Amino acid sequence: MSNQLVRVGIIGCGNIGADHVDRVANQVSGSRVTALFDVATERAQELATKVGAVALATAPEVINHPDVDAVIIASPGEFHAALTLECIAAGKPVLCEKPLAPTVEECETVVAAEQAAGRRLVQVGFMRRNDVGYRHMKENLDRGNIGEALIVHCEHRNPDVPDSFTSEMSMTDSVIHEIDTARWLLGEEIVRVRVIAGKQTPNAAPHLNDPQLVILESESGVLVSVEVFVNAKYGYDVRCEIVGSNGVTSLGSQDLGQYVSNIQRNVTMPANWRIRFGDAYRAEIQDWINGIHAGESRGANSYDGLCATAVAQAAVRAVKTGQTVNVTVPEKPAFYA
Ligand code: ISE
Repeated sequence: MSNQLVRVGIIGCGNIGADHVDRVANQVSGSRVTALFDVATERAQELATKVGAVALATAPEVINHPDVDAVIIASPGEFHAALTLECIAAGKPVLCEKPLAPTVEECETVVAAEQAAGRRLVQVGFMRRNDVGYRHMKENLDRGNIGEALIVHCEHRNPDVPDSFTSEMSMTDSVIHEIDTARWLLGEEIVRVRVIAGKQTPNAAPHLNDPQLVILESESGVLVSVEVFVNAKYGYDVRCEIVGSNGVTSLGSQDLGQYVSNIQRNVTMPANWRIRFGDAYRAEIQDWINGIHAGESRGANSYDGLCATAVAQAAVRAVKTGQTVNVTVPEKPAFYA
């Protein structure tokens, strides 16, 4: 594989899928797009024509196509597990967007199938692990620059969401990123979760709790506070700070630029997560392609996907019951060491 381009098939050509098509075709090295599938066939055809790929009639045809070496899954979450299992059966590396699957049981099936196949083939699209700011924070913590982590503060604000968005989706769609980030930064599992909805914004649909405060607790007792506010209106704003025993590390500025005029400073911020994490997505896909060339698996694996879903599902129960919910995850298999 080392001198050839990795031929990538992409399933799902919505916003994020179409972004990935462009990344694989034009923004990273060592790869090209050869096959696409989307239920919106015209959209898939249009994109395929742009990048010199074929648009196929079904997702399994993409996975099993002889000109596809590796697959990106960017379809809705409910299809992720079945498609990932099909990639494992075909022996092809797969980058599956988050979540690995909406239920823990489905994630367990993927973890079991991958181990039975005897080869790490699955990466889960937790792109924040490739964000420069989060990587600096992890480096500061790992090098001991701030001592021991005691508390993590996270803010996750979206400008708005569609009316179909629910309080549970705030956990499974948005907070799941904070869950993976906390596990990855701290190198520990999350064992307990609590969700509180206080005073609510008038800008949210009546069925949606917004904002919500989520408290995660790690094995060693680190508390992770997550404000999730999906109708914040003013822009896309993600913040993170680790408070350590000897110091503090936090994300740097995410501003896109500024102008100064009339004794005022005007700062432009990202309008949405696709802009804010564009560089991280690009780095994630480059790393995935490099890993395929090197015959290595990188990034978040199936076990990480399983743990993130387990915590997100516990958070959903916490939303529904108002109770603190304990999280149990199976012990990490040596296969994922
Ligand atoms: C969206 O699905 C994402 O994955 C974004 O990263 C997240 O910030 C946003 O809240 C989600 O809706």
